[in-house]
Amino acid sequence: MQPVFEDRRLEPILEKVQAGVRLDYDDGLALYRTPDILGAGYLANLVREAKHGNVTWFNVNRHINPTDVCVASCKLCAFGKKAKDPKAYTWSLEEVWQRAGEGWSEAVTEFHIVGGLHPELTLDWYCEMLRGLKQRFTDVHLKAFTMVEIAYLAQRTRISIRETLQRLMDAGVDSLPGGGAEIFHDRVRRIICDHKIDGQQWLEVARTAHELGLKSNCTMLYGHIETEEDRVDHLLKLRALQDETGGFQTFIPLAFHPANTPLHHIATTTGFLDLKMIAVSRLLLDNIDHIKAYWIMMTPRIAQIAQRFGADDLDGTVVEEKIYHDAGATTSQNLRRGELLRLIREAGREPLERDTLYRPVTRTETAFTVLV
Ligand code: V47
Repeated sequence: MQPVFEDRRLEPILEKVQAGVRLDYDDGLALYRTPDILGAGYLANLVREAKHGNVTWFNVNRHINPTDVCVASCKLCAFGKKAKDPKAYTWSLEEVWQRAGEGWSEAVTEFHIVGGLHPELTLDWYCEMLRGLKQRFTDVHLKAFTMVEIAYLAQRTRISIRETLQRLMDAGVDSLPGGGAEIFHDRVRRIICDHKIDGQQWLEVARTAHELGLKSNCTMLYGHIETEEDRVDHLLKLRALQDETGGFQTFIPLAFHPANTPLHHIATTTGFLDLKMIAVSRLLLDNIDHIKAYWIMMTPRIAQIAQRFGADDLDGTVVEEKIYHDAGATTSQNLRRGELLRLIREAGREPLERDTLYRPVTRTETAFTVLV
């Protein structure tokens, strides 16, 4: 039996989804504009279940932010500080290596490493950091540096993006996280992050990484000054690059947290919008396998429901998070593996622990094995 949508404009989209026809720009706008959240969620859930059945993936990871010193002054950010700011911090290599091993009793499979654009830390310093982590935590996957950090390191070292990536890979980078994409449209970027590389450069760094064989994630920051058109444009640009390279593993919609940023007058996002973002991205990004609900950003409560609105992945144990907590996030910084399992099972999904490359993982309390 065909569902009856509250918003009849979703009917042609259902027909396309059922026939496996790619959604277009206007479909994206219609989905963002509909108040029929259950209708949008139903459509996204069809795609989600066709791709992943009843499984929800999750991972046991730790975030590492070696420095918050940043030459950029992005209005969206509460994390970056100037070097002379008494509250700024930069860990020594020893501190990075020591903190990497702190705060967890379960074996993590991934370190997620990002930080500010530090004017003095060199590419060699970062390579030593990576080599030290690999020596100490041989089996842990290093998902490190956004496209923005890669471009800055290349510029400071006066070498190409390709060579920068190659040197980081030689030192231990296994894949790249998806941050720094924000919204690609220039008008928005000029206001929220005018010190960062532009949208085209972000996509170019991703293309180069994928050509070198690195997988990466991708993101979109929403809930600030962007329009619905900007969101659709952003998603379709990611989809177009994915058609070329196939290198994106996961898309993560990131809700803007305004506290302690120059944009603090903007209201925080609602659960309605957070779920809408999950659903529309699942529907438009037909060529990206995974849609991640990042509980740190959307709260465990909304992330749990997101599993029925298109998300197939819950990230992660995290342990210590700074970027969102500097911007007012009130979520805990650490979810135990058992709590993730409860969030997944209670939603009627089947938890499947993964490594960063979505290979199933089995584990004991203190060790894990990747099933290849
Ligand atoms: O790049 C910065 C965003 C990103 C704020 O790849 C802010 O698996 C909201 O990219 N309010 C970092 N957002 C987080 C990120 C991420 C998170 C989880 C998983 C993965 C992955 C990537 O957070 C930044 C920026 O887009 N951000 N400041 C803020 N005030």
